[in-house]
Amino acid sequence: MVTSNNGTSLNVLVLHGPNLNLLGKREPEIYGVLTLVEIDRLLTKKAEELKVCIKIQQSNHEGELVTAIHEALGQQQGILNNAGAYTHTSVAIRDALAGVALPTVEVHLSNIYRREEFRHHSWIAPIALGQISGFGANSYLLGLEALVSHLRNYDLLSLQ
Ligand code: CA2
Repeated sequence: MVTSNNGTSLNVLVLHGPNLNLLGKREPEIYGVLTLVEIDRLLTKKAEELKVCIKIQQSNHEGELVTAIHEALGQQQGILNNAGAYTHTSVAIRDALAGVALPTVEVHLSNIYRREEFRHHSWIAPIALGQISGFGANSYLLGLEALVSHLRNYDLLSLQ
C-alpha cells in the first residue's frame, strides 16, 4: 500500500486488481514495459500536481477488493479502478462500487475492445462515471485527472 498525503482534503482510492503486480515482467506488447511500482510513482507525482491525496492498493483477491471499496466510504471521495480480469466477471465488485456510491473512473492499460470478445464486457462501466482504456500507464493518469475534475466540479465543456 502506498499513501501520498500532501495536506489537501480530496482523497482518492486507486485500486489495482489481479495480476497487475506482474506488469513489466510479461506481455509488454499488451501492457507496456512499466512495472506497477513505476505506475504508482507516476500516479503519486500526478496526485501531487493535482493536490490530491491518493491511497493505492493492489490485490489478487476479489473479496479484498470488495473490502477495500467498503473501507473507502467516509475516507475517500472517489475511486480510480482497474479491476483487471474481474472487470469482466465480478458482480461483487460492481455491487460494492454501487453500494458505496463513490464516483468511480474505470481504467485499463490495454484497449479492451480491440482484444478478445470476453474482455469487451465490463460489469463496472455501467455504474462508473466513465472509462479510459488503451493508453497504457497514461490511462491511469488521464483517469485520475478526469476523476479529480469531476470531484472538483469542473465541467470541461462549460469552460468553452
Ligand atoms: O488492460 C487492462 O488494464 C486490463 O484490466 C488488464 C487485465 C486484463 O485481464 C483486462 O482484460 C484488461 C490483466 C492484468 C495484467 O495481467 C498481466 C498478466 C501477465 C503479465 C503482466 C500482466
